Amino acid sequence: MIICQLAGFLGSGKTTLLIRLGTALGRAGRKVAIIVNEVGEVGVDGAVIESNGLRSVELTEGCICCSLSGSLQNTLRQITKEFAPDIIMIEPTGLALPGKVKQIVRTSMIGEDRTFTICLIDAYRATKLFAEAGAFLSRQVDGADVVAINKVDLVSADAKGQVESIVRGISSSIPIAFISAREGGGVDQLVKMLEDTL
Ligand SMILES: Nc1nc2c(ncn2[C@@H]2O[C@H](COP(=O)(O)OP(=O)(O)O)[C@@H](O)[C@H]2O)c(=O)[nH]1
Ligand SMILES: [Mg+2]
Repeated sequence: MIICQLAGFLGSGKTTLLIRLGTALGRAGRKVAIIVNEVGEVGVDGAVIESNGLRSVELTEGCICCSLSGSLQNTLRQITKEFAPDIIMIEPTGLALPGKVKQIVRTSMIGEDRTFTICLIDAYRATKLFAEAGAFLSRQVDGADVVAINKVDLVSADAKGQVESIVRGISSSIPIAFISAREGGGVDQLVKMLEDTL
């Protein structure tokens, strides 16, 4: 089993991507469970989830890397026992640090389970956000296995290059995927990365 975290600032497109990845993996015959820590602009639609055979749990009365860390561990254990998923996808809040969530996840894992973290960056707002909160956003990138530069449908090729340079300034080697979670472009690369880690 793999536990995949979808990190990234508020509004970066985590839930939109979560639904796309979950649906694609579900259609490919994978058992997918979803844990959402924050109800943002886009909600996890129960009908979409169930029609694709997915399970979802909302933990919204606090932060899974602080007050709800115990609830997260219990939920992970319970889902594993009852549903035996191939993959559990976690959407933390936009202010969570992936490294911290990973640590909490690791302490509740059994056997050969692995973690995989995708850090989403909103290409449209990246320059402004990194100017304002660069240190924090760098730490989100640092804790990830892959950076997904999202909303490329909204920006020019030049702007895409600028966001890529920002990420390269934080890590010279982290894999980068350019995607549009809303339109679906590039999402297949991430599905493949997840399939490869399963
Ligand atoms: N144009 C565009 N909008 C997107 C894309 N992905 C997400 N959005 C929009 O960005 C907003 C925030 O998305 P959401 O998934 O709720 O972000 P979250 O807060 O990180 O979970 C919503 O209005 C989405 O429709 C994308 O690839 N392109
Ligand atoms: Mg969300």
